[in-house]
Amino acid sequence: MAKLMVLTLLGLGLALFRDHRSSYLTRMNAFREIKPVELPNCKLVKGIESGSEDLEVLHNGLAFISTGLKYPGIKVFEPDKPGKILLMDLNEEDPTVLELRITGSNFDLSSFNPHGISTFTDEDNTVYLLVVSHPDLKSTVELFKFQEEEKTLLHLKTIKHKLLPKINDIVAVGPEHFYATNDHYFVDTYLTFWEMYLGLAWSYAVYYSPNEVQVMASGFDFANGINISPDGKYVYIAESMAHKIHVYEKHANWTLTPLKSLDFDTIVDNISVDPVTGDLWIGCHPNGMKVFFYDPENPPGSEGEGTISHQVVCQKRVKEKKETAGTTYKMSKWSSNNFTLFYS
Ligand SMILES: *[C@@H]1O[C@H](CO)[C@@H](O)[C@H](O)[C@H]1NC(C)=O
Ligand SMILES: *[C@@H]1O[C@H](CO)[C@@H](O)[C@H](O)[C@H]1NC(C)=O
Ligand SMILES: *[C@@H]1O[C@H](CO)[C@@H](O)[C@H](O)[C@H]1NC(C)=O
Ligand SMILES: [Ca+2]
Ligand SMILES: [Ca+2]
Repeated sequence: MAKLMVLTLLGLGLALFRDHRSSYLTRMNAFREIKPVELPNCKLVKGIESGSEDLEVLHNGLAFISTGLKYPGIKVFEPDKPGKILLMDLNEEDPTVLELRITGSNFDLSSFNPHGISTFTDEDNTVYLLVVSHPDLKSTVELFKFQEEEKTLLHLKTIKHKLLPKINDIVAVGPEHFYATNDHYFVDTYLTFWEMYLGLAWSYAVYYSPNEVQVMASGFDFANGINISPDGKYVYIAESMAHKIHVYEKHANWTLTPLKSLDFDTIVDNISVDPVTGDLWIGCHPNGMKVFFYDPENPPGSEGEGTISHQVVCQKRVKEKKETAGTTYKMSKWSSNNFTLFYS
């Protein structure tokens, strides 16, 4: 009898496992194949050999690029080197990247592991760069002051909080104020795998300020990129494994009310917002299996969903192919990771 019970349980377990497996593959978009497209204004940018996770362009055309992320399960190109923040001046004819030197006595450069980034410009034009980092796979937000003359980042502060256990991306709304996504509930790599595999959707977004920290949205199947509309009225969150972009209304007390969700046939990651039109540009992974099980012979590819008109927030949805705007830069070696910077 006991044996029968064990067998039954085993059978149930297996059936559940199979069920989860098929939903896992769908959520990973494992069956999606893409054909490479020729991009008209594509240029190779040297010096970003280990790929990049996020970038942010200032109004004056200076772009910050986060590079060298070490994230469990994702191919690392330079395992022995710490991450970097690169600067690129898009006003130049043929822009190159320059590594920003980090200054400040309390910062451990060797464990710098930059992920999502965001900037905040003060009334006196001080530019703050906020960087999600994972020293020893923990999560911190590192606050820097950008010193344009010296081309350095002065480290001001490390922010940690129990509601920020596994941050992916942030959007700054003040020098020390931001919304952040936690891409998983668990921190432990083994538990996050099961959380993702079983599709628990326990990931959430938080508002952080020095005197108030609060969960503002939850129940995501891998909350990833986050950004805000130029007028500050709407917050956008990319839910990677559900292939959705969520639009929220932001209130004066920083709470978020869901307005609508848009579906895609791709794994949505970081979101950039055109400062003039408010259009969203979304960095996407067409097939998640290729990202998590990297094969140089069959690289993951990437695609951009752009533009989704700002009017999306009202009622209309416009999706166009990406070729139309900006210059597309290709990152060296990581031939699959084309990215578009737009600045005009
Ligand atoms: C990236 O750009 C290169 C060069 O234009 C192109 O050959 C390649 O197919 C592109 N890759 C993807 C995934 O779009
Ligand atoms: C997201 O970041 C990646 C890496 O820097 C970049 O290739 C891509 O263009 C970015 N996409 C958007 C929409 O910001
Ligand atoms: C925040 O503001 C919104 C809109 O004014 C309101 O509905 C909500 O109750 C407020 N929440 C809190 C916690 O004060
Ligand atoms: Ca960002
Ligand atoms: Ca991300």
